[in-house]
Amino acid sequence: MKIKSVEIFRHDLPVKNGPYTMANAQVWALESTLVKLVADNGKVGWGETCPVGPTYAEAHARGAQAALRQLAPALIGKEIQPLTINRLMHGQLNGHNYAKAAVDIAAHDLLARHYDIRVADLLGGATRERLPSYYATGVGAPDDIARLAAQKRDEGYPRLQIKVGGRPVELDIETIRKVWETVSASGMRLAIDGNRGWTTRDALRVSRECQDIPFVMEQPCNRIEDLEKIRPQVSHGIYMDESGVDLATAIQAAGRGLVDGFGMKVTRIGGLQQMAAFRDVCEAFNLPHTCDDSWGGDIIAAACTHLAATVKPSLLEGVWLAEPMIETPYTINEGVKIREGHIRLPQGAGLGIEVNEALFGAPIASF
Ligand code: 0XW
Ligand code: MG
Repeated sequence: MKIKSVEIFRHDLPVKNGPYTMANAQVWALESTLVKLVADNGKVGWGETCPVGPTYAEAHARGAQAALRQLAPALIGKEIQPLTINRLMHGQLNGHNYAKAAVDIAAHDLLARHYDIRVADLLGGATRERLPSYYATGVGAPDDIARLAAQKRDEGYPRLQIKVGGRPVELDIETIRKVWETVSASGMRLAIDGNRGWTTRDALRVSRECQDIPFVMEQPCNRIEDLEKIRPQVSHGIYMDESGVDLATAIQAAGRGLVDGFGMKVTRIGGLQQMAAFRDVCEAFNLPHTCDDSWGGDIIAAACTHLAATVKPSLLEGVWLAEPMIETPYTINEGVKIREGHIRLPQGAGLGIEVNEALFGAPIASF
């Protein structure tokens, strides 16, 4: 089965009750880029990539589209085998993992549909059908975030990620304390995500002043060197997110004992092929991790959920989806939803998503 055509679409995802605020980004709407692969037997697979604005990471929507235009011609006529396609893409373009990921996801969707199995089965086999999600607050006033935490606890989320950074650290400390007072009796797990926004001074102060609160610090500061600096001085676990730019970096961080876990994004690491390798590395090092993306619609949501279903349950921190912040799904069937803080693995072949292509308009490029 070979690739007959590649089409690239764009689709706007307005942020419900926006903006969504992080230390280094405030977003009102996201531009998602979708890839449709059509095989010579007529079967179709879909992929997606949706950076959460241009400042969260070294990724932006127009960059993804330019990279995909660069890659697409070389894909025509090639066998639909994810590993081969990944190697081919690396030979065509250096880096730009987040763009390659859209092709990789579409290739997995297409191949799994061809075999009439789910992507989770292609990736090694689903361990369960219902996956834990986690809720990520924006950066906000301490009382507002504590109220939101109570609401999410009551909805059934087993984990909460509190966004901090980009403001006086005293406000972050007050927020963490108020949330902990609200949820401590419930068993809800906490991650404090600085999104690169704290100085090492701030991170050390938070860990010192909140020693009694059990949370993990996710990407508190900007650089790997910052993590190295605070590592011996903090009493909280450290998770790497944005700094884990590729598989080699993640392996190095795990091997050096620099981190206690990861927030990992399917598109940042380059797609499902690389994410499955990352999953296995984390299992070898006994490191917990999330299975997320920075943003995206139902295709990304399904890709994260299928991969998460294959993760050793004790190591899966949760699957974050943008779904609560998306106005309208772009699927014909049910799509991927969070209910009571958990996500059902889609049932159909491939990603289990039936894309309503009419919503995207004409492709921005066809090959
Ligand atoms: C909570 N997320 C998974 C979604 C936002 O894009 C940021 C991200 C993170 O953990 O940094
Ligand atoms: Mg994060």
